[in-house]
Amino acid sequence: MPTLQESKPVDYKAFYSALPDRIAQAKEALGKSALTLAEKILFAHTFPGRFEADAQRGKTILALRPDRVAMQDATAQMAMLQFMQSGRSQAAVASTVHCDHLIRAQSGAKEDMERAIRDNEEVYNFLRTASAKYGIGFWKPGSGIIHQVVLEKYAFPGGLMIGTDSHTPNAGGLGMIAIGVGGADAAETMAGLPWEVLYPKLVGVKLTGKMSGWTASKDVILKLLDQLTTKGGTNRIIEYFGDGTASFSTTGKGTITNMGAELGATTSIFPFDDKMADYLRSTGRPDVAEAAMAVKAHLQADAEVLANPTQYYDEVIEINLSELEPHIVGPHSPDRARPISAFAAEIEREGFPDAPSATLIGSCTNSSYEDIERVASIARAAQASDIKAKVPLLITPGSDQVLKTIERDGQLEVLNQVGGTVLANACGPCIGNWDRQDIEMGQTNAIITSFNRNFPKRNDGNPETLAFISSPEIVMAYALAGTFKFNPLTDAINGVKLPEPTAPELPAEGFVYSDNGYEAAPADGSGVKVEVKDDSTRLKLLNPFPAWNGADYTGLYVLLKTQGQTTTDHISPAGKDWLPLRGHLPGISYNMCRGAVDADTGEVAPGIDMEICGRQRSASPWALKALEMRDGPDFKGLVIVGDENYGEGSSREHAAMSPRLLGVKVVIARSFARIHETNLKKQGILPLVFSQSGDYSLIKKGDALDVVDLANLVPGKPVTAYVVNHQGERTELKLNHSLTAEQIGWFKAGSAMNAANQN
Ligand code: MIC
Ligand code: SF4
Repeated sequence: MPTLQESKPVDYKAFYSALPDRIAQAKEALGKSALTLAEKILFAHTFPGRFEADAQRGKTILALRPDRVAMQDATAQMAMLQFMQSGRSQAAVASTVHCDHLIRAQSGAKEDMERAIRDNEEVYNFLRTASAKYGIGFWKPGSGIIHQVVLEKYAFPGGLMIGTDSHTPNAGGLGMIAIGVGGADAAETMAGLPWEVLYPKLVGVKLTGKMSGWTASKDVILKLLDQLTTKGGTNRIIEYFGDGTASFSTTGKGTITNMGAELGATTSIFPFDDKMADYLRSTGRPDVAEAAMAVKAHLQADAEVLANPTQYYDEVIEINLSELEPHIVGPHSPDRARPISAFAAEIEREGFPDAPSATLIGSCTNSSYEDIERVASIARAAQASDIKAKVPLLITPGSDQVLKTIERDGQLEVLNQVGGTVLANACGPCIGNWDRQDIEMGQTNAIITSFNRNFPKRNDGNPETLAFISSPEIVMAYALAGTFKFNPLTDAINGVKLPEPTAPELPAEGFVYSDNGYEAAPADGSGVKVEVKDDSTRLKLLNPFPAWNGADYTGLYVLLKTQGQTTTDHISPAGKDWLPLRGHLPGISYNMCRGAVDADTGEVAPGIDMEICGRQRSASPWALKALEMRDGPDFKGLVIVGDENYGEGSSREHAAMSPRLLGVKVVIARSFARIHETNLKKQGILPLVFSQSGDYSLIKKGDALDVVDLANLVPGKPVTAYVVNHQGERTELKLNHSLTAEQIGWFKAGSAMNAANQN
């Protein structure tokens, strides 16, 4: 298999030969004789001169140097625009851009691709030329979903990567610490600055037994979501260990680590094993496989850890794979779980639609060769008995390499024969880029997908679509049965029992190599011109946000108090209306909090139709009110109040940049999701947490807020604020924050990028 020409190759040989020494030095400095795998990798990547010898989990900020940065097109635009503000001529770290999010699923792979290239030409050109200029590898639309391409081409055991997408931990399936971040983090890392992260607590998940039948790797993570909920992984690394880890292929492990993002985990990781070496070989990286094999013991937790896990992990959970049943989660949240045997009864009890209106297989979570073959193995049996999909069945392969291989090996054909439609290798319906014609807006219906997210409106923009998630094989079974009253483990269709899915983990004849759509950057990109037109409706160069003026905040206006789940999809919705504006901050900011539930009314406020960046869009009333106030006299600033786990979900930093642009200075919540909290800090907004969760009820939309003694803002010391309500009553609030001294510097400078440019 040919080798990919990297713009800035990682020297794997040097990396692996230095690893044992780096780990030994870390152990000595930390005074520990044994380390977990996550600790080994984190401390082997300390930024020079920044080793924290008494690092404490959950407390210390680690300064690290990642080996790689990966960016997808919807977030890369902001990452690149911020990197351009840094004035550097080349990315300091091996970096790539992947065009996957902006392709709209409408009529099948070929037409969808052609349309995407036409519609997004300006953005793709921007990303292509910027990549060429700054030494960044560029993957064109059609090459695949970022996390599958990264797994196939770049992920390596023991490495550290950050990516501007929350499912970056997919590479944990190949033994890498891979963490989702906002674009500002990527921009700073590419500018050569240390990358900082709170040293996470460690959850050890011991897998015992062996999976069989209809149970799939997806069920491990769905089960864990049931146990830990979408908050349970916050500031934690989930490290898998135990004999059961060996039962999963590399891509199967990737499914599990990918969806650790749904737990809110910093990342998830599996120990290096022979299956990973096989995957490296079969994806054309035998040299990486051999070099990693030579240091195998260093790419796992130490024996003492495995013998006494409770002494080394902050929490240990055990899952017996032999007893694990297929699970289904949803609607509306990935932690609303039940085993498949309980599904039909719950459908009935809750009055959910008893048949799916569409079934979808794919997304970065479940689009590997093995996934598609497991699904095809069921389709083959169905085809032989003349059973076809009873509802639309949409399939997205993860990468061009997977697509070409399933074309060669016949899976594509059988999927088409049972009525499937294969979409472009991209995110498509998973990010709401789905031009769904079969259902009216507002019509109640249910879909089942093998994706990872199912927030309201996520896939088709319709709040009345109930989205369930399960493994690809279970989705296939429902496509063929056409009803949720069916359980493939026990029931038959027209007297025919579907066979248990089976598949080789890797194609017997190897993958059909593809680097279709890859462009390496030239050695010298200084002559490349990056174009951003002044009147563009898609891109807008950034202006630095103003620095803090040194005064306390007085009379801030509480613009909105959100109630319940407030994900980044609620704060900065994606979908076909807003995705095109990811490189245009003033334009996309019209969507600010468009999907948030107003605590006053318990409802999502209706949008206002207007022309935004050359097209009719439904603007958010909160954005319009913010704009009116910001541009009016005596503007003091705005506050948003949030509930638990505010900003859960994605890495999109528009959910922090839009509020910043529109004048939000403070966000107060009961708790924050990790990536979003960092994104707020990076953009100069103060994220504050009620010290008493019940104080959430003391503050209301329209109240005024003073935040005092900001000149003495220091790490660990609560902040005092006063809320003045409609009757003029003044109540004191104690608010916690997690800002470090350096992050306070970002606040003062107006943003992390401003602070970096001052140094
Ligand atoms: C998602 O799955 O929500 C996304 C779309 O991939 C986001 C990134 C984005 O909004 O661009 C994520 O997961 O970070
Ligand atoms: Fe794309 Fe969906 Fe994966 Fe996000 S979760 S990267 S939108 S496939």
